[in-house]
Amino acid sequence: MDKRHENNEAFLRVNPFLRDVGIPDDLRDIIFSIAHAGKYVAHSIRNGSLGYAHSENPSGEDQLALDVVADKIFCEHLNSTCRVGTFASEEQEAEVKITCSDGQHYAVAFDPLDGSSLVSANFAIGTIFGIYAGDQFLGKKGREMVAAGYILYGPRTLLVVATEKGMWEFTENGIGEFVLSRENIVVEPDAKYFAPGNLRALAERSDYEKLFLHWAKTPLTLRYSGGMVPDIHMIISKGSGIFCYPGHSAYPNGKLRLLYECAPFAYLIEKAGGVAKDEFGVNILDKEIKTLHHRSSILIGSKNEVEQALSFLNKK
Ligand code: FDP
Repeated sequence: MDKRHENNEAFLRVNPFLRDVGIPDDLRDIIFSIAHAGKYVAHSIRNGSLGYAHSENPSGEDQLALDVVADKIFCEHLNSTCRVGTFASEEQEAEVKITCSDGQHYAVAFDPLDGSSLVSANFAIGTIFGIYAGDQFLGKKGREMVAAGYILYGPRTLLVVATEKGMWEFTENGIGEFVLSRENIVVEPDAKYFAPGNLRALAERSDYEKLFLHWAKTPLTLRYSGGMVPDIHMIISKGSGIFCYPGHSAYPNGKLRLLYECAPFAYLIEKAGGVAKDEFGVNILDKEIKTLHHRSSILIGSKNEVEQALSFLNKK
């Protein structure tokens, strides 16, 4: 049963909590260092520059000063744990190898600041991460992750993390500690909410247009902010819903990245009982990571709704 700890009455801090549920020390150190980095990113969002950095990321998108700062903060924190042998950031072209004396058994992929286009509007944005055993990403599948999670920078800063031991939400309590706010998170098979990404594809895809009109005529409620982290957190928070981002001519495979965005969320959603597939019905966690910036279409959330949505797409 989904359990919420209102007003932080549980007061279980992330680091001892993860130790007590049996997460190995090295993996726990990595998750804790990501949570720690997230506090600095939240501080930069509130107090730093919101303008452009006058540089581009590997996908040719203009970077914000915040994209650059967030990337630097996560790189520094992952470097200093001495638990990570390799990391890859959505803001960088190539993966980075770290040499340190301690055992380095993990590779971490992260999108330091997802939802950059929403920054100037002061909407919620986030960080997404996936952790793999070993020292590489290419040739692996999302199913091989040992942990995944996200940080949501909204009116409150939340950390949601899943490992083979479970899935939990922690809330930053105002004095720099993430305390347990939710456990046993469940996404029900039937959706009450829909978040249709890439609606510009309606102009060239009658299948997506039919699906969109179907949703619009059902009792489902539209909840869409344009940020993958808050939009999928909406599903996780309410316990049901569907988010999708199908392809169109500008991005035939969809815009979102398999390694940095789709796979971590697929891992989290499956942990909660939901599912994530690409628009051809292939499970996101079974897709091989062929390049670091490999893109994929995605339908994610409540199982029955994902299957029903798939029945509309790519029909002759
Ligand atoms: P953004 O470009 O603002 O960083 O992958 C990034 C992302 O946002 C997702 O968070 C969001 O779901 C999607 O792109 C929005 O894409 P469109 O701009 O095509 O709507």
